[in-house]
Amino acid sequence: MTTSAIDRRFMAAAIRLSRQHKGRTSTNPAVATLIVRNDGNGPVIVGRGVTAIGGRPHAETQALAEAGERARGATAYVTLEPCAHHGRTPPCADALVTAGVARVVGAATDPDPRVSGKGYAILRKAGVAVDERVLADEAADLMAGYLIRSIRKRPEVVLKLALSADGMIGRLGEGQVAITGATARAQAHLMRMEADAIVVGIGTALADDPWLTVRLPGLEGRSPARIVLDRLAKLPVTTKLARSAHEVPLMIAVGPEADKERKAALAAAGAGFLATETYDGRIALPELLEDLAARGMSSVMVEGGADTARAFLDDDLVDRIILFRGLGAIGRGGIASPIDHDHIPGGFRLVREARFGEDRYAEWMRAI
Ligand code: AOF
Ligand code: ZN
Repeated sequence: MTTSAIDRRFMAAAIRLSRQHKGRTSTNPAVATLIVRNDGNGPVIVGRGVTAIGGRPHAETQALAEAGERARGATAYVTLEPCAHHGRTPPCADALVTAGVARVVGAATDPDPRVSGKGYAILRKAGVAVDERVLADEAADLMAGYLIRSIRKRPEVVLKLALSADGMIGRLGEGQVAITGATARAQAHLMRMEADAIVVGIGTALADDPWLTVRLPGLEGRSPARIVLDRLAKLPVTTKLARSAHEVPLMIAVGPEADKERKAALAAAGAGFLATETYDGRIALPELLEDLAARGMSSVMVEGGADTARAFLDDDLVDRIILFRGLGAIGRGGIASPIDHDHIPGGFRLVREARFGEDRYAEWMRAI
């Protein structure tokens, strides 16, 4: 195997490791580090680390601790440029130098102005060989929330829709309609788990009366916050969303025109509020997202309905599109999806295709 093939193989392994803590490292990205040494019998992993739950310690220090003296002369694979700043922990770039690592292979570059370019510079100045941008796009895919929040000051917006064979997302006046099977639904729950919040419009909240929680065995505690775009605070306190607000955070994005009494009733049920500007009778999405980023959210998943999906698309705020497609048709009375496999906006590239049970899955993202 050539050096670059070996590098890609270990970086791919590091990226897989980083996924373990995706969505659990607060405002920090989930980064992974592998320390690999070759004493003549081929490369061997002697240390591994992933950013701890909550965001600290960083990946590098944990991997170096495991490797101990074996880090000397080894290669470190890091999915993000090692940090250069004295934050709540000392710089990882310094830790790699002190440990005597001979070479660092990095994937994504850190947009954090305290780090960007400086982490690699520390390493090179100390005589460490550095290779940058190995599987950079693959690493950025998993860190998209962190990168988008750093660069655009808003969370990554993931638009997820389940389409019937005839391109519908539901049937008018019928509430929840089963479009995909159990395997695809479990997959969608896993995706919820990796997001900081799930967003729906009031129309969907009323029509479907959803829980919007993670209901996978053993993972019930991993539900993200639920956000309802509800300009007038119309969500009844009898809905599943409101009834579960004491267990799983519920936030209502309301306009200045929302009724005070309705808000008081929702507050008593345990809901919080996101006071937002409105225009054209809609919640101002850019301002809302800015507010969510300021609250530390890096990734939100928009789950419906058609109007809400369209609003995010029209405002050019969607970063990732995920479409499930079931086998059954909805036919008459169907609510057409604002988007389908043949009409993905320009600038998006297909990053993943899969099959869950009988259902098709496809995922597109645009450059960060
Ligand atoms: C690394 N390794 O595992 C992670 C890094 O608040 P602090 O001090 O933890 O710093 C946060 C910044 O550290 C964050 O913005 C990003 O630049 C970097 N994250 N760096 O070397 C890691 N998670
Ligand atoms: Zn660090």
